[in-house]
Amino acid sequence: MSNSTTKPPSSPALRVKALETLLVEKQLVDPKAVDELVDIVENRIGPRNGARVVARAWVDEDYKRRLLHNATSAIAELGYSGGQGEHMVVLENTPSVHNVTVCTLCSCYPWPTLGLPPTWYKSAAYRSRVVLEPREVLKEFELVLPSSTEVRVWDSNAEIRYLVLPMRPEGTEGFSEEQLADLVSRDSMIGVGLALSSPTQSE
Ligand SMILES: [Co+2]
Repeated sequence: MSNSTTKPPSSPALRVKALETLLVEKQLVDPKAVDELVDIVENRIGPRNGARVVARAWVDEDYKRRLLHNATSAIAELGYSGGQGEHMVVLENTPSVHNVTVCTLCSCYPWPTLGLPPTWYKSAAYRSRVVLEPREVLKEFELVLPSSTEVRVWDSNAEIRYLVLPMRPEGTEGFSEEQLADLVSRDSMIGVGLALSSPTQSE
């Protein structure tokens, strides 16, 4: 991707919005149906890919090593690649370091692993505040970290897209890889949340 990814994505976004408005006005689509589709891509299909990457890393030490060494190729091993995922870097959370990702310039986001960015990720408030006061912002996501944990904020650039590898929750020793993937929320891979401790616990 070239420069275009570092500029506010005005033109295509505006055209899509204009099309959606027109379709709704002409009563060709139900705005609720559009919201539903966006929700599916944003919250269900998209982040599921990233969740599988994380779950694999939790159960397979060799895979995790490859993922931390060359994320783009390790993620492609599971079949996820393409636009906005050409230069992936995976950041491992540990008890001493918690990673958070942002694009301060616009809304760069790893599409092949996370789908489309949530609205708040694109907001000016998140983009500026998470850099200046990350702990405050994390608190608003109900994530309070011990003061001994260092918070590192990673700003996407024209090429690099980040994926956070959250810590595997305790008490999941007997879980299958698929069950583990159910614990990996989108927010935990952006860094504003932790992996869930049980699949019933919703976001
Ligand atoms: Co950006």
